[in-house]
Amino acid sequence: MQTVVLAAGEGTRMRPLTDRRPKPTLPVADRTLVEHVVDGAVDAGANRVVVVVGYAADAVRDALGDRDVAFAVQERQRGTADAVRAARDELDDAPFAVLNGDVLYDRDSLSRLYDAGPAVGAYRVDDPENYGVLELEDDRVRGVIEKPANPTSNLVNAGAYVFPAVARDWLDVAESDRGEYELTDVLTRACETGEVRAVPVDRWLDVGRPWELLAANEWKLGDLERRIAGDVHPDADLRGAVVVEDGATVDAGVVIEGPALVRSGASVGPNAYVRGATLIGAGAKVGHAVEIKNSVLMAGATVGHLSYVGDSVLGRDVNFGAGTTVANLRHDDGDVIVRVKGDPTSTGRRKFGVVCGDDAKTGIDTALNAGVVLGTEARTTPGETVTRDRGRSP
Ligand code: TTP
Repeated sequence: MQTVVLAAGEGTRMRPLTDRRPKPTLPVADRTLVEHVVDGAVDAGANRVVVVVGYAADAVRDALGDRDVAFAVQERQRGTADAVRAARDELDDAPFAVLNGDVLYDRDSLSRLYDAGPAVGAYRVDDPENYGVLELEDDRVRGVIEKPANPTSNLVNAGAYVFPAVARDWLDVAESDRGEYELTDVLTRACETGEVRAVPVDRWLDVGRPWELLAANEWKLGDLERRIAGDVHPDADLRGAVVVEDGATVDAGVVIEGPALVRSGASVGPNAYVRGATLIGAGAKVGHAVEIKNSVLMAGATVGHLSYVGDSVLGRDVNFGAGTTVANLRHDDGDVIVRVKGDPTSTGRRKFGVVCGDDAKTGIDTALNAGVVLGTEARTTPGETVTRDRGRSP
């Protein structure tokens, strides 16, 4: 099945992590987000993949450098139907699948979708009023209603489609109320044929906001099998599904509880504790008496001495001064709130720490409150307690 992967977006809700790179190139376990999508499509039965690029196109091309994919360019991000239209000339006269470049699915569900003929992935949620709800008659989809006040089902559009060949001629849709050309309008037209099936999706993750990047890493780190190729001191204790890549070092007194991935060029220890779905990126450093729990440290990030980092995402080359500690739990036990594009937004997580853009640096003994976002190149002073987001330092 020929498959179009949409990867032209910028990822503004993922800022500051996308200040310097597009969302599809963010790290998820052992590869980038868009590599997972492309590999998942191929595993499910895609025999040709066309990736639509636009914002920071070269970064997406580089991320997919060794994959056998074609590229199409969407000059301006004017909507998902417009993005597929950009790929139209790359498509043969045959059915085609469309996947978002920032959504993860389980393999079996995607295979079922590919085998189902005209189809849309259907994911069961508790709050359908926040999604595009599928109107169903048996397993046939009659239409999609965006964010209805009174949903008729709790199966929502998971953003994975198989369209009939003729849908290539349906991509010139009218502009929607929010000023975009929407693929759901193409789906609506396909539904009018009465042939579109709803295919249940067992596992689905839309990676739009920083805590969803953490969830994506939890998922994909959990799929890794233990492999120790790096330089591990005999007095280190690696428990469970731990991967230490060739060129990484783990020093004496370190305990790592899997799933965890220590990428090439990274160093851990001596005397550090790493646990619970943690990615230590290429060249990152975790030093003496540091505990890292359920976190993503991107390439070159350093947490050198006497620190705690929990449920957090640290961008490239972030540097935490000695004694920096992260709070990841509220005293009232409520879900941690993070500002997304200025709006306080629930992470839906009782435990969430902080998000740091590339090159952020903390002074020694900085305390970072749960949900704080430090911008790219932000700074804190020694001994500071940070309870509000902080942008780039002047
Ligand atoms: P969105 O999540 O709506 O956009 P985005 O990824 O840029 O993120 P944000 O809202 O945080 O800025 O897009 C859904 C998918 O479709 C995503 O994979 C990007 C892709 N897309 C395009 O390729 N072209 C487009 O014009 C649009 C709107 C989205």
